[in-house]
Amino acid sequence: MTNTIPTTLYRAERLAPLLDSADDIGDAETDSYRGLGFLAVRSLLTDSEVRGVLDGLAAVVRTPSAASVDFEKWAQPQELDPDNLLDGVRKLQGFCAHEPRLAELARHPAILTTVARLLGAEPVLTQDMALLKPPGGGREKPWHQDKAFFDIPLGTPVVGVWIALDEATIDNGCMHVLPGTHEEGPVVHFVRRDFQICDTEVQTHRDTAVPLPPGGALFFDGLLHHGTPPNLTETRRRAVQLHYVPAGTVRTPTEDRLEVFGAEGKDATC
Ligand SMILES: O=C(O)CCC(=O)C(=O)O
Repeated sequence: MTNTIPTTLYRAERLAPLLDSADDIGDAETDSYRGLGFLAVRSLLTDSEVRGVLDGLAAVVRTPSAASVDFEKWAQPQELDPDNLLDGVRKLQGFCAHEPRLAELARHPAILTTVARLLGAEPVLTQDMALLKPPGGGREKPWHQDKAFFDIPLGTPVVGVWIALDEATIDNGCMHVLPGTHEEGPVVHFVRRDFQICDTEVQTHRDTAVPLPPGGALFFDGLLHHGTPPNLTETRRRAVQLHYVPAGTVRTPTEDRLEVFGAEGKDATC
């Protein structure tokens, strides 16, 4: 495997169907989630809620002690416009505990109701992060399973909620998923461009792209294979991602995870 990105990795020959809102999620949609490993809604957050989340993320970047902040390799933070610092950021992590607007997002009623239904249990936030894919070089997040990053028992259900804060398109790096792969167990990951599934193992013929408008969301299972291509456009592709587990879930030793997902994942973060 090389560190260049094979162009065939994100085929996008199929698009995910979108429900209008979380209110449309009933028993049939929950069954569909169980079978496919994901469901997507066009409208989860209002425009003003999206603005509040972006303002919260911008505040976090100005006070980096309030979270972990990684800039893109090419970005020089001191040279960025202070009002647009997010345009150089690749990833922010661990902000909900420090920023009130982001804490409120993690408690959003439509998110908690939907996640409780999909988890089949009372949800507790286990991870919060934002991958921002700035224009003109926001990096790929290669194909992976999120459970490869979490020190929890393998059988514990995990629901991820990925929320578009700008229009997420096929060209600027929207989410791609392989439907049904959550039923096929854990896959060994390797550190290449990231901690990822080997490019040659990705079943690209199953690729389904999930373009979303701002405020739209993807709910997905912690074992679903998913990834996002680089942003090669001049438009922003900012998104926030929350992961929930059932209340009472205990942490397990990192060694247990590495045994299943591969020893190269020792210090990997989602
Ligand atoms: O926002 C992205 O580009 C991908 C996020 C993701 O899949 C992850 O961090 O697990």
